[in-house]
Amino acid sequence: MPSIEIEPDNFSQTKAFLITLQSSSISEEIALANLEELRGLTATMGLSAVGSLVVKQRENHAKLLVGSGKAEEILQAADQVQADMIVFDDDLSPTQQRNWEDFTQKIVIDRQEVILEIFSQRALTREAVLQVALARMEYSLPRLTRSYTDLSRQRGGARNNRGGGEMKLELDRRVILRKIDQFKRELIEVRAHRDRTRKQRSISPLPRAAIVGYTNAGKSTLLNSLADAGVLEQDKLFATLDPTTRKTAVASGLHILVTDTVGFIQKLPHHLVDAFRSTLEEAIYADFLLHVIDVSHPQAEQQYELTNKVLADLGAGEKPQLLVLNKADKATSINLAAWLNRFPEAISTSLVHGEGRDALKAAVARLTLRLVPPLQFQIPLERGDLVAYLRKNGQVLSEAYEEEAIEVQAQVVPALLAPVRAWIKS
Ligand SMILES: Nc1nc2c(ncn2[C@@H]2O[C@H](COP(=O)(O)OP(=O)(O)OP(=O)(O)O)[C@@H](O)[C@H]2O)c(=O)[nH]1
Ligand SMILES: [Mg+2]
Repeated sequence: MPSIEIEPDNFSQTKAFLITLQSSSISEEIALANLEELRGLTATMGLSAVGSLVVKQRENHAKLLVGSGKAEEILQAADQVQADMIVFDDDLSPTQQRNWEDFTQKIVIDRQEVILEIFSQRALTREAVLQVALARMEYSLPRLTRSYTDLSRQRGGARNNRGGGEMKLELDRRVILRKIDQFKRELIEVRAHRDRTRKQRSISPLPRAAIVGYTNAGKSTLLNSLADAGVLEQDKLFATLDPTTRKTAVASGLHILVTDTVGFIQKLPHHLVDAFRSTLEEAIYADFLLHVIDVSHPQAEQQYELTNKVLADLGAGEKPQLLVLNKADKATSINLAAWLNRFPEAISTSLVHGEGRDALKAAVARLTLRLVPPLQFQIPLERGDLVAYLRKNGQVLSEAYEEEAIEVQAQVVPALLAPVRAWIKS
């Protein structure tokens, strides 16, 4: 990989200065929330933020994104706190990034690079590793020149050396392009394998739920609370990258598969959208969604809308959703009441404290049962054990002892139907 990669080991020593732009279309509240999110992202990446600035501006400038007066202001503020890196919440073009580095003599990165770095630190499965590596290479390709222009300049502009730098750049470019090709081919294989295992799993007739929501809303906490899954819960963005699926009983006899998925975030680097897409196929194939919202978050509404927009883009916009209003312990009661008023079927929870877990399970059970058609059974009078089986493993809707048989109407997930199948009334 090219030399512009930042060594992860250095991060904790790296003092970062954070910048977010406030254009006229953005309120101060949103600008501050963006800054807060960037702070969370840089902390997750491992940087230590030493200062920040909200820069108000009317229009974007080509050279440095901000005007020269503002740029001077940013540099001074960053120097004052001895920052060695400047992080922009807004996207910088490769040229703007290079201009900033020339101007400040500091490392200058944007939000995209932060997210790419977090993803590459966290990717675990081969598929995630490949996807993130691809996204990173595609992001760095147009930026390669920056290190080499600097290099040749540092060498005093001697023609031979500069030529050497350019040759090396060509070489690196070719190496990266070849790698991109190779990774893409490997991804196709890995995905084909995953499709096969998904098909096998879909043979298992258990209903499937996918947990979706903005990053840090409490999705992994929800899976752990439903299924004792032991999934890492962290006050970090993108704690989860790879989907985890667990089987769990939401009511007596009512088993479902629940999948925890990667969180959504605004302004996701477009190189990563593909990586997300394949991970989120779990959501597309689910029977219903558990949409977790952190109702204590000042941007909860925007996060809710963004999640729904991404779901619609994925083709999962029409799936039945159960809204989980999480972190109720931290939300104001007015706020919580407003959400409940708007979505009367939503469940409010404080999952980290185990609160609302039973109500949630009951709601999931109700939703699951909507997917299971009721069946009519005619059971011999002497087979009371089968009626007991139905009571234990399904939802009995009615039960009548007739002269010749016991008539039972019940909902049973197909996976548990075998022992009673012979007595289904045709
Ligand atoms: N106060 C409070 N904190 C919670 C609650 N539920 C979860 N958390 C905390 O919120 C943080 C994020 O929880 P996770 O379950 O990791 O969130 P996630 O949605 O899986 O996040 P990503 O995987 O990063 O997208 C953790 O520190 C949890 O302990 C809650 O009900 N109340
Ligand atoms: Mg998670």
